[in-house]
Amino acid sequence: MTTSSRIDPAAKPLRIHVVSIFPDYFAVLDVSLLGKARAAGIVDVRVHDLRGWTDDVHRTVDDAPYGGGPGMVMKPEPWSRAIEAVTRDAPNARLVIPTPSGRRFTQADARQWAADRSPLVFAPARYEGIDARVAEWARSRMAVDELSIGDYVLAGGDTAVVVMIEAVARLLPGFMGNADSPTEESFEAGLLEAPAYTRPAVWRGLEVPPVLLSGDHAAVARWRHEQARRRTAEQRPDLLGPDMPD
Ligand code: JBK
Repeated sequence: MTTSSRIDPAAKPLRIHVVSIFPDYFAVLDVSLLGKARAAGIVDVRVHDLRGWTDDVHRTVDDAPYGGGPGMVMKPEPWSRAIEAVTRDAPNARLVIPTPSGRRFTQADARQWAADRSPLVFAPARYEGIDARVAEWARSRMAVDELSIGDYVLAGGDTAVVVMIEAVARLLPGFMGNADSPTEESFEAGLLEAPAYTRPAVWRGLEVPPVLLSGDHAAVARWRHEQARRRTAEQRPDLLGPDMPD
């Protein structure tokens, strides 16, 4: 075995389970680059219908909240059965529950999942979320991340799952032809990217910054870094901490 992270044709694909009441929603994962990554054996995504783990004729997954209030809460039993079933042969699985009440999902999470290569089990909820005991129960059995992709209200966690799967999949060796060096992009480098240009050099009277046409690679690198600093300060000052790269 090698410890290299270069493409290993014998490497097993990263196993990803998604348990949802809208399994059809995840057809988007078959499209485009992520679909190619699945076909190439880089990721192995298995989508399951939560209702397959219900035990009543109506295949009920939700119920009224204790304590009252609007909306419905997802019942714990189908979730625990589903999580047990998909992790039966995966003692090192990680459960990911998208929720606006979680800590923020970041590139660091995607990086860690891609490096760990532990099977990922995504549990997107609809309604007012999953009975809180499910995460508590699961935590005594496996790593559990309750994560939010941002401060806005979605109809459920399914879209957040697609976001997180795309973020982790593109870090895997072989994705989009990547080897073991993801390009230095926004967040990977701690700064936003410099603006990008292509031909023509003058378009509708607007010129490409001349340094980019100079052929002076060091000058281009300095210019891009300066632009990245400026953009980050203007658009995302929160990214500029005391330990920021300079
Ligand atoms: C949100 O991950 N999220 O950010 C999320 C998951 C489920 C519902 C939501 O409203 N924001």
